[in-house]
Amino acid sequence: MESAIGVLVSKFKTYASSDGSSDTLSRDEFTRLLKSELPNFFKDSGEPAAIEHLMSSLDKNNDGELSFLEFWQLVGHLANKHGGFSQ
Ligand SMILES: [Ca+2]
Ligand SMILES: [Ca+2]
Repeated sequence: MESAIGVLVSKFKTYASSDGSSDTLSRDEFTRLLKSELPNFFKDSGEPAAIEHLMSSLDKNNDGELSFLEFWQLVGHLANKHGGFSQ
């Protein structure tokens, strides 16, 4: 489990650091991450409106960027669904 967390953090940093704000994901960075890393878990990554909706639901402080903790909600949600757990 510790290694899985390490992978998530390092992947997040890889995508988040492609612009000046290396601690947060912009919409473009988030889109690239979804397409490359979660193609099966999030199949609507070719739909800008779906990404926009997902991003705004995760962006709790409405600054147009996803912090790691904001992004982490998606990981939890996808993992919950993947595991077949109830909501
Ligand atoms: Ca960034
Ligand atoms: Ca935010």
